[in-house]
Amino acid sequence: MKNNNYERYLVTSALPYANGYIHLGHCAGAYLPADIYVRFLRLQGKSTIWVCGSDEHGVAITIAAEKEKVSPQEIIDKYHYANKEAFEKFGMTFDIYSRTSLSIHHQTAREFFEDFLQKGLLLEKEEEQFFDPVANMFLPDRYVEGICPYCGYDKARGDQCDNCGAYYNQLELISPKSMITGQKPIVKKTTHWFFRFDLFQDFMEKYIESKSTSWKENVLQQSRSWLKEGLKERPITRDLSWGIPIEGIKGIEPEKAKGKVMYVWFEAVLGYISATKHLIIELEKKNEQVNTDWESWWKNPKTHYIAFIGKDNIVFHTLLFPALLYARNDGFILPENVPANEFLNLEGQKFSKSRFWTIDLRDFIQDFPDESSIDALRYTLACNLPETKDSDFSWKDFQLRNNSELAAIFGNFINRTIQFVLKNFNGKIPHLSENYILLKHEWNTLINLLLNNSEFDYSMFHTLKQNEIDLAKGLAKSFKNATKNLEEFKFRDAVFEIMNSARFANKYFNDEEPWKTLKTNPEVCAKTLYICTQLLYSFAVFFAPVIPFSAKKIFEALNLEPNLGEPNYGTPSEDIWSNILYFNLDEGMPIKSPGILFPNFDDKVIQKQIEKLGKSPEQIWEEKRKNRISYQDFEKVQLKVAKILEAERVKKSKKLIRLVIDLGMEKRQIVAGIGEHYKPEELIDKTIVVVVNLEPVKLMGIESDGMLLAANSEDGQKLSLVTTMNEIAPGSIVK
Ligand code: B3M
Ligand code: ZN
Repeated sequence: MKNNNYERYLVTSALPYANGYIHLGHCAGAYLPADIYVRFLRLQGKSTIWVCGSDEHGVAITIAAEKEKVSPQEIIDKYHYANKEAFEKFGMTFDIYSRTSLSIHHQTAREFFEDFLQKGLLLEKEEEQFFDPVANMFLPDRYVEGICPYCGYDKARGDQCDNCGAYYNQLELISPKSMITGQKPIVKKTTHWFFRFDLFQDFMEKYIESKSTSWKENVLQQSRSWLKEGLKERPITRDLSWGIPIEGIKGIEPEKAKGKVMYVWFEAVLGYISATKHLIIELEKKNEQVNTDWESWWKNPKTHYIAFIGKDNIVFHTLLFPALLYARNDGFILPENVPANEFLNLEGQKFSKSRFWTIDLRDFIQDFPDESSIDALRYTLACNLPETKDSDFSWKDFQLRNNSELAAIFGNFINRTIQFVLKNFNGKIPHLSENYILLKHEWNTLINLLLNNSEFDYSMFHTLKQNEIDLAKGLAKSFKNATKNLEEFKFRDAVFEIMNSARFANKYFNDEEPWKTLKTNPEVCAKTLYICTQLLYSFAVFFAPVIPFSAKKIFEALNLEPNLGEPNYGTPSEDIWSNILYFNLDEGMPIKSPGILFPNFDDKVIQKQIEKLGKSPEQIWEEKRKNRISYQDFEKVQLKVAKILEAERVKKSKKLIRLVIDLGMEKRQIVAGIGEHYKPEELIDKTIVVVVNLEPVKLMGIESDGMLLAANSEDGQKLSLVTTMNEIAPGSIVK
């Protein structure tokens, strides 16, 4: 083992089955919270790795393959790469996104199996199992469905009930039915290997109780109720062709091993270890001087191991996996916390692929490709994480969070500060006058006192006035609360606190009224903006775990190297998190505009998404076809080429630009809502396409006689004027 002497954080997220696309419910369950958490750790300079990957075995995969009529290999390739890519675009900073079909994983799982066999922890037993005589095969897990023996749910699966979470032997299912032929299965004998889970009852009880104050209630409850039932021997092999074969493992007769693979849950949890090994191999490929190995993570008492999962995976991570690790008796550490989330609903209903009641991450990214939209999604989900109970995602909430929080609070502060500095301070962080020579020192002292909860007398400060004191108090409170919440996996509360800091900053800006002091008291104005620009840096770091893409833009606006808590493969680094409220930036430092961080989402864009829910792609296509019109209808619209002669902004409007256009035989005035996308100067002389036979209308009191054509992206954030490809005279007819 290398370099073992410092604390470290090993973070894992449930390995998604590579049998379908990741949807927003998954994101809110085990991925976004983990990403926020690891970025937070890395920003504190803590040695951290986050491993994940595709779960590529088991019946989930073979059933998907049968459905799509392709091989399991094709299924896992398709979904592994699609999900990996979608996660990347969503800003998930895994140190590695591995796969359980890799040989490194097969080896790891076989090593565990063999070790358990040698230790006498596996029992070879003949047991009865459902067999489909028509399909001529045993029916593992999801190949059989029936009524749950515990709650009566009628679509219970062979190994687990999705309704009540019970986990049982398939023979207990009431009215079983083969999923392949729909037949009632017969019961037939087959040999399997059983893990002696029962031997670990005492140990597991102590382990779970040792977590009684630190783990979430739902996680403790499920684990305790399992322990109450008593841990039983569990079969860890299946009659299947797809999976990790047990053939060739020392101690197993080849004849008996034929056609048997490991139970997917037995090996999938070991995938976290294999993924770590995979990470080290990748690092070694890149750079021979790797200062870490997989054992420094998994067999190190200084490792804090945190396993992020959804609620349907609880006992596998709180009982099964820890039992496997402990049973090796080889120094493996166990999870320190398993912050499992409940489920996210969509517009008040469960996510359902078959009812098309879902939003796949990749579809979202396709419709909303801008990084600002990805951040808006991260923020909305973070505000609604199902941490203590099921929660909901709705498109209206998404719109509201973007428009009235990210744009109106956070974006507004960033924008007004930068615009003010660009316009009035030559784009540089203002210089402080003589009177404020102590300001930085006093501020940093004040922050220090507040963060340490020290008693002090405000009269000790001479340059800081009430507004600054209020601001510092607000920021210190947000920062302390957010940090504590993040440490305790309360991400919703943390995000609320983080956004609060921007509220305090806006209040400060308003109370200081720099637009007035600019003329009446320039020294004070410079101080105000000096402070606000310092906060740009604070916010770049403070918001980075939640909205990293926007945080990056702020770093760039400050001409600083971004630090967003990206992977560094466990290398401990400087703690920049703890210092964010101290003033760091030098007077006179140039800054630039990051552009609009969060453009608003129009009702139309949101409405379109709502209408898609519950409809198949074919249905959506069909509806588009239905809206077709006849050529005669089309002919009614008269389109002509026009050249822009004049362009100016309409006063008091962000969006409207007044244009005078040349239509050959005539000139006209039109008013177009393109002001957020074009500057008037760049429009002059462009040849555009205009609808000429519309009735004139008045926009903000100005007559508009015609309408220009422009293309708008799905998310409404991009706009492009339709122009002509070759030179052609104004007035030419477009058809
Ligand atoms: N693939 C189940 C799931 O996606 C499973 C998690 C494995 S974690 C080792 O819900
Ligand atoms: Zn049930």
